[in-house]
Amino acid sequence: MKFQIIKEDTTGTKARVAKINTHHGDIETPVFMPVGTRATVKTMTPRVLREVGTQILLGNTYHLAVRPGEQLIRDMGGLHKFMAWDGPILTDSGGFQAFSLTKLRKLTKNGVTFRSHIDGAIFEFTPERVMEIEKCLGSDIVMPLDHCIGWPCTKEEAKQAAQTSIDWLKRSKDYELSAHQNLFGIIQGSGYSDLREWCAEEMVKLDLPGYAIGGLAVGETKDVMQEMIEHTNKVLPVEKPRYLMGVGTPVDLIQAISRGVDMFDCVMPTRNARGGGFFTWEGKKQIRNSRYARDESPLDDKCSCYTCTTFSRSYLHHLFSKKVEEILGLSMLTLHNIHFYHDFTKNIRQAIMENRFQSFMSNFLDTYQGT
Ligand code: PRF
Ligand code: ZN
Repeated sequence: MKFQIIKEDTTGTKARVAKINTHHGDIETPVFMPVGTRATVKTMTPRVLREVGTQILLGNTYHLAVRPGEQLIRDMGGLHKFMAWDGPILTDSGGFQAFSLTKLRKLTKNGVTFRSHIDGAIFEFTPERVMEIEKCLGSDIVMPLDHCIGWPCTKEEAKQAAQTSIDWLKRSKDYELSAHQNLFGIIQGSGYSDLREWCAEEMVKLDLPGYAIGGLAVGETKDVMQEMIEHTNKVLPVEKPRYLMGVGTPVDLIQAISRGVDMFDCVMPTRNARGGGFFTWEGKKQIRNSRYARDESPLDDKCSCYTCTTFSRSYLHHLFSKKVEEILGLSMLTLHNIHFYHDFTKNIRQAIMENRFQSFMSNFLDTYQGT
């Protein structure tokens, strides 16, 4: 995997535009990755994803191992072929889901044991086992099993979780993946800046193709989150991609980009869409609001997506009304929200290229309502 920096911001921030070269194609960063947990981005076909500007998808090892199982996906030709997405795929390790979704989980030095959230079947995830699953899936970027600790926690607990994540990363690195696959490290350390720096230093020694910042957006304040990003990025090498896991709002993204983050994933645009929430350059809005019942304008008048060039807020309000709940509404808002996130990052890349990122950011933060 190649990571080539195209342009570094000249207006006083750490933002940069870069190109990641994978076996399944190139990615321009900063990039947002839609979440396709169960081998589908809910309501979107791969063709539509391409059309709205998706460059890379995220899949979840945990969900796919539970159902339909990694051997089935491997036998069907791998995750790309199975879901008919021929672009790059990143798979998360399932560590985070094992901690957030499952009860009766048991953490040992060797890994994590838990009961499936579907049928209670027992799963044992070790670092090696997770690599084996992700090898079957055939993803381009592979996340290792890590320990994402909840918020708040003591320094001793945070240190232990970071140490476990370092140990598991070393074991993951010893596992032989396919030639096209790239293992990233996941930095933990909760809200403790010295632990973040130490964890990053230990992981950077392994000279991996990229690094992720994990364990954030789990209940801490936005200030703590940005502070941890800053401390971590100080240690991470400039010449490798940096990925902030599970984040976030457009405001979170632009602030993290200004601190040198390149990649993001989040359920926010897709999950919000299915609840009637839609993103605009003025902030997030709710299509079920009665003020849209007779509104002939598009979701966002600056948006060029299929939904915005075709349907009115009035029509979409009708589809989403509690008495109707037509499923077309789900896909039309999802399409718009994903388009919006891609358009947002594309505008950021352009602003960096044209030496006006700082003013773009302050202008955006002035006009965007909400956090
Ligand atoms: N670890 C992993 N996946 C994640 C996280 C993490 O810490 C987060 C934290 N926001 C989201 N997804 N493996
Ligand atoms: Zn739109």
